[in-house]
Amino acid sequence: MAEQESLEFGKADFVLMDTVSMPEFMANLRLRFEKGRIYTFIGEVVVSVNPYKLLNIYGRDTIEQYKGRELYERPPHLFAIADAAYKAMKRRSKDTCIVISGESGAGKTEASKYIMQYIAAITNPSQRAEVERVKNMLLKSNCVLEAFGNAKTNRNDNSSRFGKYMDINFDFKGDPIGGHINNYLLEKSRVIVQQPGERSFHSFYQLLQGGSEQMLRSLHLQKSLSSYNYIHVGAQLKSSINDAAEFRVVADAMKVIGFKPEEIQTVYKILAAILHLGNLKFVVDGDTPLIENGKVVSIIAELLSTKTDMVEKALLYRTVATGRDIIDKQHTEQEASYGRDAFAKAIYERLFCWIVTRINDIIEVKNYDTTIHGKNTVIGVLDIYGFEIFDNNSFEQFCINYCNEKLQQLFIQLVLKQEQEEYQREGIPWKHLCASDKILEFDRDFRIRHYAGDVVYSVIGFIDKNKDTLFQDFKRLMYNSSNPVLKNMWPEGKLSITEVTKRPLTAATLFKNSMIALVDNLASKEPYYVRCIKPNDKKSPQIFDDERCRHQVEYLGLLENVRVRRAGFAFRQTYEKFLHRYKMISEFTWPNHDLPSDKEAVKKLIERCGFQDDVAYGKTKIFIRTPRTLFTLEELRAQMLIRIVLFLQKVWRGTL
Ligand code: AD9
Ligand code: MG
Repeated sequence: MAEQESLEFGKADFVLMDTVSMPEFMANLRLRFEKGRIYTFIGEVVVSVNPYKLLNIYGRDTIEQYKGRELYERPPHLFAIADAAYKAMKRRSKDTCIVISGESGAGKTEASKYIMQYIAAITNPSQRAEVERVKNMLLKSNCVLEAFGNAKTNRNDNSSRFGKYMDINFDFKGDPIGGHINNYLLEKSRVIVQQPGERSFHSFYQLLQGGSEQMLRSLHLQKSLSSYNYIHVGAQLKSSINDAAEFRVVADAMKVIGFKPEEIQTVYKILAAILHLGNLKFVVDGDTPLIENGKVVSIIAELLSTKTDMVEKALLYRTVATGRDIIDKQHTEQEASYGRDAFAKAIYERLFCWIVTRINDIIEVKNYDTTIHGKNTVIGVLDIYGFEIFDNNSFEQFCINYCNEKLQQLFIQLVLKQEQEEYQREGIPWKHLCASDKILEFDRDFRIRHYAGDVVYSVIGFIDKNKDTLFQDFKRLMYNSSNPVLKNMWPEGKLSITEVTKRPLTAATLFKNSMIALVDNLASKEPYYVRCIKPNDKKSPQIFDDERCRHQVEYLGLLENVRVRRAGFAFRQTYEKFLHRYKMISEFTWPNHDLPSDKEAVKKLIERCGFQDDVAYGKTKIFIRTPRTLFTLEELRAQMLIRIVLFLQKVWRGTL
């Protein structure tokens, strides 16, 4: 059966390739994509190719087929990985994580959602109300985060412009009892400017298209997208997202998650304030910049629950301490524009982080007593921006690619480390493989040779973005808002000018620290990998662009991954479990064996089937080199089960 399936749909596991070569890898990947088989294993790693069309492979019936099964028993699927991570967590009390990687548009976010849906579907069989509530919150939080953190780009209509790591906590029964989200580096520069063909974050369009007339009037907004400087670039773009409908879905999700009405109102007020900020113009009178459209300032002040003259002052002056004196220094026109944009970016970023914090407040595990309930275990799901090479690469790409370097390093380390440790534990010799080094080069701009390719970074704007200066005056302005929700977002605004002495950490340092913490966290868990591939740049379900795919296969290190698996043994199982599953295959082990140990019994069974050259015997586990052996064992088992059932039926009917 496996052989026939393999002829028609290609090899379900790349480990089964006749030779480990790029042409054979690509031919198999293409064949499977064309046949609608978008998932393929490399041992326990799932390679996924974005189908760019809806496939009927995520429904309840498919979920049932994967529930509780061993990884190799069913065709490759995200559900197989999700189930493996879940089983490791439930049966062995292991904290696990699923790392989803791939470039922009490769399907990471969709994969993470299917994984979450799977976990939600297979847990809480007793329908405990509290667990159902938690599951609902975890699922609903997605659409809120996407509304505020995703945007249409040239590569993906729903591109995540932030990194997301979500922990799901489980109780001793294996049911979700809460979660926690970490967000990484929101691409806030998008709030003020977008590339041609791209849009700002969905939230702005959703509000303008979906908000009622009355709501828009109260926010002093009009429906027309092109009226607002910050979003007019993408105003005419057709989006596959229905902004108006999505507005209601997100508003409903915020309500269900537990956002209070005044909090939701504040969210809309902040979005509106940003749109109005973008329309502020400065004119120069002599050396003095003035605000051209004063009415807009009063609207912003109203939306942010502060005073018009205070907003105007924060936009035109900054307070500086010189020795003992505190003076108001007037901005140049350029500084005023810079300050306005920095303010708009900062309030959006604060809003986003606040949304994540509010979701965390609500979903975080509360009152879990480990002495009563046992260990609380975790599955983490990482969906983070993929490697990016644009025509013009700036600070954001530098950080994003740094993150991908760290994750790739971790992948190499963990895949090899796991193998090595397992071999050492089981007393099987291990052959060391070397990972290649990366080279760093500099010229006027600078170039880094990443594992995924060379990237030239433009230094223009780099230092500004890294310093990420926001004049203190804006922080104080927000802290003094009479809207408590807003005020809470800006606690450091409490400090007076003389108290602010420390220079804040740069954006790159903050990001680097968060990446180190992330990698440490992932390294402490048992990892499962989904490697996503984008088949073409046209978002087409028909095109498999060989060149583009080969490049991704190369930099994701998939061929090396296959080599590591083949150099080692693909599957391993304890003797006891192995016998439990396959003992009916041999007369020496069925129904029970009289050999001195399970290990001896397994040896006898394997020799009986003629697989002795494809296995190694560890202290507690059998190691099988190729999945083909396993598939054959599965087939033999299935045949025997039929014969046993027929035999029992005959006994039952008395016809034997
Ligand atoms: V980015 O780094 O956030 O820009 P992702 O997250 O890798 O990117 P995403 O999951 O958003 O990509 O997928 C892009 C689009 O591909 C989706 O909006 C879907 O239209 C399409 N897609 C991805 N995966 C699937 C799938 N399993 N089935 C059908 C899919 N369509
Ligand atoms: Mg995404």
